Amino acid sequence: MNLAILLHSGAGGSGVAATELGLGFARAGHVVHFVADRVPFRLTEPSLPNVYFHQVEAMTYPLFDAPLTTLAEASKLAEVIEEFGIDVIHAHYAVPHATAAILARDMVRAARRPVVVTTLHGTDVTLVGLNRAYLRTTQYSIERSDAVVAVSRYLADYTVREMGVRADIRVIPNAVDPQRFRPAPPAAPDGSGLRQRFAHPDEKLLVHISNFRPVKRTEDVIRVFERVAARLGARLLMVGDGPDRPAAVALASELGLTGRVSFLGSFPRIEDVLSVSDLFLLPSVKESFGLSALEAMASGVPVVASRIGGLPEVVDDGVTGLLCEVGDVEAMAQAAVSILSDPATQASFGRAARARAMREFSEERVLGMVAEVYEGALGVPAAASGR
Ligand code: GMT
Repeated sequence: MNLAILLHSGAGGSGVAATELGLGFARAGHVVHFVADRVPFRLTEPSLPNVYFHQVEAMTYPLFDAPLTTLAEASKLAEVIEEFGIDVIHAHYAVPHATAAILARDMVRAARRPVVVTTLHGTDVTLVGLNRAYLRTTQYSIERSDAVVAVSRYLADYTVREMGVRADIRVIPNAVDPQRFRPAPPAAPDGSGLRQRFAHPDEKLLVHISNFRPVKRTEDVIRVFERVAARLGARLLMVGDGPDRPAAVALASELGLTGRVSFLGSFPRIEDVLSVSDLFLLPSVKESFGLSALEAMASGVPVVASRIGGLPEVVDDGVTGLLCEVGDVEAMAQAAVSILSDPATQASFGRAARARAMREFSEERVLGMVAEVYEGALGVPAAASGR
């Protein structure tokens, strides 16, 4: 099968999930074409011969306020379809990627048009889609897709209920690579390991990973940590970058936590950090899935998070982590302390987290579900169709 993937190239969850999925299909022998404005953040795998990257280049012109990137994306995709005979376009995020996919599908001069599969990730519906400026285009882009997927039951129901979209939306969760995200082997006795760089042996290491946007409530992470650090020896790693990072840095300093909180910025090898951490914090106000929480679970790290959106479908409350109300930093701190203050409790949460990640969200299981969607949209089994 020839697959074209449209995605955001930055460090956000939808781009990461799209890249991992595409690489999974490539490893299974399909030909995968990534189409984006830059090489996707997670496209770090050394050259698989059946993986292509096609760069979208939008022109600037004094008459335009901003480059017309969506139209450039549709044009580039049409070229890719005509040159490579694409069977399936998988658009990750409704506007602009499903929109560009539909435009390309409908305008190509090819004997056989590809099908468009759209995966909804969250903010494409809950923030962008519901904004009146994009509502009708988002509805159209979803309804004109040949198949639609949402990453959680919550998001599928929300899309139908809040956007009035008429589409049969299949729920397929994000996947995690259990080889890449796994618990670390025991610490090096000479103290040279990664964990020792960040925490003393008798301290707990908490971590938060995000794009530091307002939905992540990164200041709550600092406030939760302040309360945890008052009750037990602990350090906090803040990984990622975004608009709310300066406020989080300022709050850590104001609360006298500067030496205990490290802001590591954005880097791709988060698996190394997760594997040596004791607890993951995700106090978001919106989260249709929470891919970073799943990656923590696969690393054997319990999660303390908000009870919102799709997070209860990822974190098994009381088993692989603890969920609290949005903004209740005291309850989140109490939850973190209850896990971290007893080694047996922490170990049993960690084991259950890893087991659930491998059972419910394995790449193999998720790839199979996506392949079924492709086959349904194509109207024939992909493997048997000779496509
Ligand atoms: O909001 C973000 O952090 C980025 C956004 C994206 O599109 O990259 O994340 C959304 O998609 C992820 C992958 O499916 C989900 O894990 C996140 O929960 C979702 N974010 C929100 O719903 C806020």
